[in-house]
Amino acid sequence: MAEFARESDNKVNDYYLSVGSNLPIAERSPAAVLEAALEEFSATGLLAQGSVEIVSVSEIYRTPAWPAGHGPDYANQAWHIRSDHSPQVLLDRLHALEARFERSRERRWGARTLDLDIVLAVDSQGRSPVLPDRETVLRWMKLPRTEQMRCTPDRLILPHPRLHERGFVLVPLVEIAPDPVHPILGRRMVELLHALPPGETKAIRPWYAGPAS
Ligand code: A4P
Ligand code: MG
Repeated sequence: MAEFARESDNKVNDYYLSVGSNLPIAERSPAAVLEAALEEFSATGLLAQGSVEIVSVSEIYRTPAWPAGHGPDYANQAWHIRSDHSPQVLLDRLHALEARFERSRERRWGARTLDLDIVLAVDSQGRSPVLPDRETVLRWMKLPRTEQMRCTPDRLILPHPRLHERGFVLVPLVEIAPDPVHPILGRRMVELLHALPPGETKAIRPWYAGPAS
C-alpha cells in the first residue's frame, strides 16, 4: 500500500465519491447544489496541477437523513473520477470545493450544503488502498454507534468506514460502479447493496421523481 499514488508517481487512480446535500443555498435546492458543484468541479482550476477526468456520474437520489430525524431529506449522488492526484491531495481539493459551497461543520452528521466523501479508490493495477492501514480502518468500521457520534477522523480513512452500511451511498454508487471490490470485506459493491436490510433502501428514490408520498 505504501506504493499507492505517491505524489511523484503520477499514477492514474479511479476514485468513487459519495456526494450529498440537505441544505439549500439561496434559491438552489440540494439537487441543484450537487449539479452546480459538479459543474464547478469540472470547470474551475480547483483540481489544476494534475489531471482529472469525470468518468461517470449517477443520477441524483432523494434519501431520508441518516440517522433518522437528523434533518431534511438529502440529495445524494455518486461520482466516478480518474485522477493522478493522491487520495490526500484530492481530499484537500474536495474540501476547498465544499468551502465554496458554504459548507460549515458545526455538528457531527448535521445538515450540510455540500459533503464530498471519497468512499473508495482503485489504482491502475486494480488494487484498492486501505489507508492509513488495515488495523485503523477496521477500528473505525467497528466503532459503536455512540462512539461514531462523538468521534470524527482527523485523517483520511479509505475505504470510507461506513460505505458498506449505507443505502444512500451504495444505491447511487452501484448504478455507476457495481463491480469494484471492498478491499477488507472482499465483496463487490452490488453484493454489499444486496446485503443491506430492506429498510436501508426502501425510501430511496430518484430526486426528480418528487418527494415520497
Ligand atoms: N475523512 C476521513 N476519511 C474520509 C474520506 N474517505 N472521505 C475526514 C472524506 N472525508 C474523510 O468529515 C469528517 C472528517 O473525516 C474530515 O476531517 C475528513 O478529513 P466531514 O466531511 O467534516 O464530516 P462528515 O461528512 O459529517 O463526516 P463523515 O464521516 O463523512 O460523515 P458521514 O458518516 O458520511 O455522514 N444521510 C443521508 N441520507 N445522506 C448523506 O449523505 N451524510 C451524512 C454524513 C450523515 N447522514 C446522511 C448523509
Ligand atoms: Mg464528509
